[in-house]
Amino acid sequence: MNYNRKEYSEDELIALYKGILKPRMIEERMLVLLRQGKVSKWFSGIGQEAISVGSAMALEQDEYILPLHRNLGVFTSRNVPLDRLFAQFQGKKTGFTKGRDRSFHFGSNEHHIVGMISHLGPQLAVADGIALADLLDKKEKVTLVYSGDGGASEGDFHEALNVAAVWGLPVIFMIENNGYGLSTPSNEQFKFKQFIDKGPAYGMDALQIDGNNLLEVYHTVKQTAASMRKNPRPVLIEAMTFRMRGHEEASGTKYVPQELFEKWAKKDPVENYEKYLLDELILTPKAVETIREELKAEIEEGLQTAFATPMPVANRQEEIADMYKPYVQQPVAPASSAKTEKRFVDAISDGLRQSMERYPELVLMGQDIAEYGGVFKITEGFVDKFGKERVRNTPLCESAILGIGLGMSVKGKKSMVEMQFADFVSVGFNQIVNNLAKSHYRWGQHADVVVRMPTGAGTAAGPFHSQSNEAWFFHTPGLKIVYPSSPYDAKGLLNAAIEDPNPVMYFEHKLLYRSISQEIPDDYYTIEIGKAKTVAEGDDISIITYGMGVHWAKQLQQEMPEISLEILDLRSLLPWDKEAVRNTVAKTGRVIILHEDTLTGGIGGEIAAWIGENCFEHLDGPVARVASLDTAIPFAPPLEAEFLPKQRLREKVEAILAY
Ligand SMILES: Cc1ncc(C[n+]2csc(CCOP(=O)(O)OP(=O)(O)O)c2C)c(N)n1
Repeated sequence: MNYNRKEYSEDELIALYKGILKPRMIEERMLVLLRQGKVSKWFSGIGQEAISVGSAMALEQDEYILPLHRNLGVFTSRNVPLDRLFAQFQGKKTGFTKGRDRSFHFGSNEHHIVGMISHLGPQLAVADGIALADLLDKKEKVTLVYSGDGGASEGDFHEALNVAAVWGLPVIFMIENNGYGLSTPSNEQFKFKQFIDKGPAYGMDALQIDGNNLLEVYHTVKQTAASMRKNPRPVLIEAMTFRMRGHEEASGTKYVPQELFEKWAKKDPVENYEKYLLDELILTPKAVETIREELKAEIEEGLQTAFATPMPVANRQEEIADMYKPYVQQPVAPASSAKTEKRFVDAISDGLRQSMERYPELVLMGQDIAEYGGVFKITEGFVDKFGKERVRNTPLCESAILGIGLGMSVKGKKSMVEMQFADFVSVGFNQIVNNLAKSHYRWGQHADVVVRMPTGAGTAAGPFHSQSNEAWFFHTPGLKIVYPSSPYDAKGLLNAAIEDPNPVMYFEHKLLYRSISQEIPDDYYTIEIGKAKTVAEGDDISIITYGMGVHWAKQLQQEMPEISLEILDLRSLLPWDKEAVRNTVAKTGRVIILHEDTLTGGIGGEIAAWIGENCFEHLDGPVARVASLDTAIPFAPPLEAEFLPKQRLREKVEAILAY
């Protein structure tokens, strides 16, 4: 192997040697422990250490790195204390996730590391978000993120590179091309020749390097990062390497031809570098021995401490509470009594504008939201007031934009991501339910992101512009969901959602945008998340509902003056107001849960079950649900009317009264 020490001092070269030897020695020890059944699973990076170590050591300490499952060298290069690292591997509380996630699935802001989720690709966009925050704050920093050649087939890879290129984000996309994704060789993974061919296609520079040559990796990343700090832009680096062990230890290596192991064994990044330093008389055999002994002692000490730590004891309250960043909302009342008549759509816009004024760290992202003002014109005029940096048109990359929201949170920013239609959130689903929602529980990093969801049917827009999909998120701990039904609530809940440091899904019904209006305070105010509102007092039946359902129930009350409906508008779905539900059930004894979403697996099922379990003694009849048909949403108005529950509400009210 050809090493070129360039201008690097002997101290630097020796530091690199210690840097690369450490993960190798830890791994060798791990393999023994694995055989002894003392660690459960191990993804080996043996043979690939030069990439993790060379690149991590080339960056400044406060530049973020987003490693994968083979990048032990990133953690050791950032001097993560070994006792904590091993405690993490063993599921101990003294690790980085309180025993909640395994191996390398953690981040540590102290070490400027954001770890992976198992899905591999999503963190590429998180790196974009960190880089965007730096760019907006005019900090001359780069962010480094890794991808394997297999994970690069994911759509997330494309989206993250595309957005980084369009926005000129200083991200190094380091592709560790080791020829295999688990057992799948490159020729069954992709058809192109090499990853550097992709760089120009995205409009970014791309470099190919020998990933086993520590000095080449180190030098390339150092030079590239220096240039990117001055001239922010993404760069793709393809590091050619080979995985000397199985995908993980249990998977074996039978699927890899033996000659490949023989060929790559000659290119071992640790042995070759050690030999180079010995040949150049930069190290003596004695010095090598001393370094190894020191590392061995450090590793053993770390292991002893970790092994001596007991397994975590579950504390139910703590487990549940940690899904969210601790935050006690202090509702804000409007500063004056000034009010103006506003439509639902204008109330949302008003809240968003005032939140932008209140939070300079708030950034809006969405398709066509800048000069065009968004398809529903909610951000019309925002670019003139707040500038394009904070009101960002995005490419059609929902997944990446949501991941960017998480990355921005790492740097203390707030984001609002507008889905053009709530239906399109399905292509960003993974980022929301697995990354944004679980991040705080896993390693204490909150996701300060509000996702605005123009939702609902009644506009003859067919199956993909009409869906109610709040139930997808209702089932996901870690998220909050709000769903206003009036202009007053729309503004107050949006402001509250933005204030809240946790990820909030904000549903806004499109049919309400321009069909209802109300006098609402001109000043900034918030409404408490998790609090329902009784919008009509009544005695005969409680209708527990939200969104459009509130209006259907009100209309029915007008059409049936002979009965007395109590209408409870939930306003927040996660958390939802159990006390208000209990009170109304106790009052009327008869309950209908009404929602526009389809029946099966809808939120009504959960609320009905809870009422059955907790309010049984108050009930005078069965808890009923009225919801849309369990079909996709049809386009033609007569079909859509049959799909929606409005007509069936009256029938159900009559049936419950007659029960
Ligand atoms: C979305 C998703 N699909 C499948 C897997 C299972 N899986 C984990 S690692 C892996 C192979 C990854 O290969 P590559 O990206 O080349 O990285 P390497 O393991 O070679 O370092 C697979 C299929 C996963 N974790 N996530």
